[in-house]
Amino acid sequence: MRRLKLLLVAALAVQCAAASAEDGSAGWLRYAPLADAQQYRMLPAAVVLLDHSPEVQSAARELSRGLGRMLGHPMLEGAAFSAMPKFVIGTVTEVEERFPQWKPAVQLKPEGYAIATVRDGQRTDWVIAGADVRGALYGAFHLLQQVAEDKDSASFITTSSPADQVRWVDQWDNLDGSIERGYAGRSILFANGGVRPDLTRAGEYARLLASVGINACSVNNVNADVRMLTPQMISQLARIADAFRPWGVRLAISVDLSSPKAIGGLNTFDPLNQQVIAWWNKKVDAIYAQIPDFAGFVVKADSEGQPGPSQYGRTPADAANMLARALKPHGGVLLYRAFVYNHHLDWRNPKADRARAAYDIFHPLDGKFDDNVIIQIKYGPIDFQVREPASPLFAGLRHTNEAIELEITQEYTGQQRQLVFLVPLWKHILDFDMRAGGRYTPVKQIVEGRSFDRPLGGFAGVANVGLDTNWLGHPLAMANLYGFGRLAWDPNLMSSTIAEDWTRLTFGNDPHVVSTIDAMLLSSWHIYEQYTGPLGLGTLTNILGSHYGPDPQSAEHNGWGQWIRATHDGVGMDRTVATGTGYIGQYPPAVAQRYESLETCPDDLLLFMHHVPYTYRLHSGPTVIQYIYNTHYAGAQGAANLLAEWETLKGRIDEQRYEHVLRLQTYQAGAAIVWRDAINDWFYAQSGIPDEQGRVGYHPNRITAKSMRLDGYVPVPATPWETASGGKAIACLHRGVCTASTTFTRPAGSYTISVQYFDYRQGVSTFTLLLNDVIIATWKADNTLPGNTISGDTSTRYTLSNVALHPGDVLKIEGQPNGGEPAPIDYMEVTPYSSSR
Ligand code: GCV
Repeated sequence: MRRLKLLLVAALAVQCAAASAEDGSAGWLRYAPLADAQQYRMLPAAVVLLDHSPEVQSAARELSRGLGRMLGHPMLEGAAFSAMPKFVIGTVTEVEERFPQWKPAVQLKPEGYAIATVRDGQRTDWVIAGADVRGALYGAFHLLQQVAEDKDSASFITTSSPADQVRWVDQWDNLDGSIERGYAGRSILFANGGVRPDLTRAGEYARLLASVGINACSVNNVNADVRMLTPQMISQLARIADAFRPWGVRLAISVDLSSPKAIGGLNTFDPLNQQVIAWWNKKVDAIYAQIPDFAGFVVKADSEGQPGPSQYGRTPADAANMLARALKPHGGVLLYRAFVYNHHLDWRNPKADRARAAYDIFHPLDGKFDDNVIIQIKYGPIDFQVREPASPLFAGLRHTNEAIELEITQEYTGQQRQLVFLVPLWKHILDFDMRAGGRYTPVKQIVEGRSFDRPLGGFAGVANVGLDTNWLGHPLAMANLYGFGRLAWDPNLMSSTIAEDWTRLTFGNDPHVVSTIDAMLLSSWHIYEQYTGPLGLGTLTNILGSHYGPDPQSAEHNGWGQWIRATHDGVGMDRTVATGTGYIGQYPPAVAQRYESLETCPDDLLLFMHHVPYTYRLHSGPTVIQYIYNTHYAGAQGAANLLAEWETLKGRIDEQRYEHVLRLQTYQAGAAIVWRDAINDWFYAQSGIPDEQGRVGYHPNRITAKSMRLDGYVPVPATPWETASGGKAIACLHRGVCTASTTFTRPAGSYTISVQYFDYRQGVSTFTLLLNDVIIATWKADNTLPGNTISGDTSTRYTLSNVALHPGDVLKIEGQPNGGEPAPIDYMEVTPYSSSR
């Protein structure tokens, strides 16, 4: 007889949930007690499983846990409760056997689900039926999220199937526990050269992923470590697979193509060599022996120093098919990345163009890839910039499976210190109609396999969650992970729907909270684009280092090919067929025509496609240079507005997350000013054309630090120059404490005082602001920004509002260096209080 379980745990959980801190660890699966639980009294209080797979058991436990907490009563679990109204969870086949009168309203695709009620005599049971066991799990999560969002119970009855089969996240975790482009702590999976002993977080991560339908996770950096394929590592990886399995998340790994040579004792890794082929076959068999549901490999080859088939004169198809054939008998797939390019391009050559690379290399191979190969294509032709056109390769492969690669981790979009909700960016690409063959072929339907009748396709998202309690650092960044999963399931969802669902699940259903956070999320991409790189310029960040602060010059005059070709006269890459690199010719004719002509090229991609004079007038009215100036002011104002919007939530959400986001939005509002001034000053220096509105280079409220009375402080250059006033800041290099003072000469009144300083990753300097030798503020430079130099990476603002000042008052900043951080300061800005916001 089956074990009966009364889940008193759920009752306890109800109490714990109320008391537990809102530290973000629960993500969007908070299951907060509902204000009006009564509305769901028709839902059963018992769960019966028809299937005892790990996935269905997880589904039942999750239902008990979630409904128990939200509705405030324990759930009963087990066959003994069959006579009660109950949830019945299993596969469609199992449910049909139990209720012969029932069948799903529509035919489900693999991993789809149906939620329905079934009358059984006097009783109404609720059926959660999956096309397979994963589908049942997804159905349970769906129902729970509907309840958490206070949705009308009538809408619970539904069917849903995923658009895409490949719904993977990638982690770029290294075996030492670091994460390439990770911004939320160290790896939840690896440490000290191996898999972490404690994989609790890995299991919790898989649960979050499953709740939005993610079905696989590639766990290591695509710059893969050859040790991933040693026998010892394979056994350790099996432990990760075990942690993922209850949530239907299959394990995948990235592999280094040179492994047969590097660790296999062969003297070659030529993909056509018989010994190499045999080595991979054996290796793959060994993996499946320990991980029977292994999902497959991800490959980065011939890219940024990674070895690849070109070394032997072989093509990506040769390499991909060799691996795919090893995986095929086990049902595995191979995701081969199209991110293949030469990073030693000759920048002097006007025809050289990194954006061309993926199409030039992969288009000729179309049709040469095996059926279990999927070409993983970054959304744009460069590298996850704040705006790029859709990669032309999406339409360039019609006989090959494709997946779109999106970057959830905010490498070029603020690194989770700044709010950028990426779903609208992704939607923009997914909805873009490539006009392949002259018909409607949006990217979303191409990767789904629908446009060109491909058997496989989907989404890969670089997530890079870390050990930080809240997974991604910025509490609002979790909307990106959530949104990625939702779009991979249904790319037709609107950004606003995803934003609202996530907000309700994460912060509750208070209408003001929901509308405020939704508005913040939905405006954030455009704001970030405005104050970084508009008009298709790319993010304009330091591309040679941190990928964080402003540094447009770093894009130029090197082999990386992220050029913006800014000269004294004009700016932009000429990618036209007529006079440029010919990149535009890679698009199907209708799209190519639109981009080729200045008449029809959209403003927001103008400088990606064309080189134009600064005085060129945009469709929207202003000249290019004036638009750059204007948008940077608008963007900085937008970032200030995000902060003001967040402040309206005080007291309406928990203090812990309120304060955390408040700190980050305060920082972002300051960072946006740094970006605004750096980019505008740089373009002013390039073009020599002044801002029509007289703002650029003119800061009447600013007192540069180097012009203050300095005691101990010395002027030092900023790199790049545009990230500090006149290229210089001050640093306290030789003393324990230094000061910078100024005498206030403006009319008496109430003012906001901002101090722009530099907060290195190392050290925690202390700053003290004194008014007539009385301390009015003190703070520590304790942020973990990416850099230990005076630059836009580290420039930070401290603001004190509503200070009464009189002519003759002395304002003094005292800086106390610490740990190699010399308490550097850029300027003090004193703005009349009423106009400071
Ligand atoms: C894993 C960008 C990133 C690299 C990353 C690469 C890739 O260039 O900066 O860190 O390497 O993309 O996607 O392979």
